[in-house]
Amino acid sequence: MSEEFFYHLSSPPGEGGFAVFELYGPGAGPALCAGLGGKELPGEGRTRLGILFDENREKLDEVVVGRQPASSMWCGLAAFTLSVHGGAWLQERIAGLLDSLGGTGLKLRDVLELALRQEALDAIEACAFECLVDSRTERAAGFFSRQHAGELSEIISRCIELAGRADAPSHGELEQILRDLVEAAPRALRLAKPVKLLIAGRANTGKSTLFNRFMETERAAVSSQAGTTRDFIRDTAAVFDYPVDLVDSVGLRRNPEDSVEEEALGWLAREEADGCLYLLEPPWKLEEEDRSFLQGRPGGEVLVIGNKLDKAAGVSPGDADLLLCALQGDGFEKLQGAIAARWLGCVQGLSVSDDPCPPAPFTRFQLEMLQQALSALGKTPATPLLDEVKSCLIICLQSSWPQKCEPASS
Ligand SMILES: Nc1nc2c(ncn2[C@@H]2O[C@H](COP(=O)(O)OP(=O)(O)O)[C@@H](O)[C@H]2O)c(=O)[nH]1
Ligand SMILES: [Mg+2]
Repeated sequence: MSEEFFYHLSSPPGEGGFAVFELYGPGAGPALCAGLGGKELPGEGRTRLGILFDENREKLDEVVVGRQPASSMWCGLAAFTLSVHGGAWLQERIAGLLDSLGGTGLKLRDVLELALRQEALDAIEACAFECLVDSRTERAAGFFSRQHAGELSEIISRCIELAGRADAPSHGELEQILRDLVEAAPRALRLAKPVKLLIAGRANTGKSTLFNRFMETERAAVSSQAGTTRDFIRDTAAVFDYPVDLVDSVGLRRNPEDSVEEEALGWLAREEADGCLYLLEPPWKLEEEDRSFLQGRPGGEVLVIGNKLDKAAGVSPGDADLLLCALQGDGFEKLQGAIAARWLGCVQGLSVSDDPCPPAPFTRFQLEMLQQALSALGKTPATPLLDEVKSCLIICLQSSWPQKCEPASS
């Protein structure tokens, strides 16, 4: 019986005119050799042209075959690569051929799980790769590519080593490292799971104008006609290059025009979010309708924004936390600063734009494990407690993914 192998389409599926399959496992070489009509495979780090034959020994297409060492692969598994010049049809045909040669098709997460089982990646590195794929800003992509390459894992390995020593200076160093990691966690968590903010307010207050300013495009329709935005538009904006999920919503009004608007208003009142940007028009006073909406919402902090500053310069801010002209952008930087301070966990005094995003736990579970390690370390450093410190760190490194992982986006 032939040995097992796995394959994965690593290029985006579908319309692209080019595709790369990766083949892993001891059976990959022999199966590929058979598919290529017995042609010799390239040596490690090399590529060569070949012809792939289908199940009936008919020529399927010309392909480029590569052989990658584990160290140059994103998943840490040695692989053969099969590059083809073709779209959805050819990709399906090749997947079918690989199945008939005894291969098992794997999705991205399956490959990461395989890599974890084979210890080619640890749990933090595997989880970071999933987050990397979902990254919406350069900051997030930079952070997760460093974590995928082992930045946090190396620090935790060092911590495990320190926890294994019996001297006080080692424990002091360990405590400092753990404190720094825990302190930097809020921002790292926000890179993995963007904060979600609703933009709400009465009709015509400038919600869609503000949404468009965040998106830097004319994403949502803006008009002086109340009821232009009938339900919701969602997208991810970048605030100091942190991803922020924004929802532009229907305007509050007592007599919704139709059932779509009515449904949308009901949704808006219930939808869970981390917070709400609530817009007011001059003279920026919260009326009964505004207050009852804000009081009825489930949790989340509210930032009251006094919009249309250009129409009322010099007037007292009333109930607004800050003033803005969404149309021209005055006050927009201040608004971004307020979002960073309230929702992105930005440390006081540290300019968010220079924030280097130090290595830190980026899922709740990783953070819990490090907090538990720190609290066990804080008690009398007796041996059983050190065992607890060590076991928390080992769980964080080796088993904090995939079961314990929060989805990168909800
Ligand atoms: N003068 C002024 N007009 C604004 C400002 N922001 C929005 N508007 C105008 O207010 C109207 C309603 O804007 P829109 O974004 O559609 O409001 P929404 O109903 O809350 O989504 C449009 O005519 C916008 O051009 C602003 O800061 N200043
Ligand atoms: Mg609107």
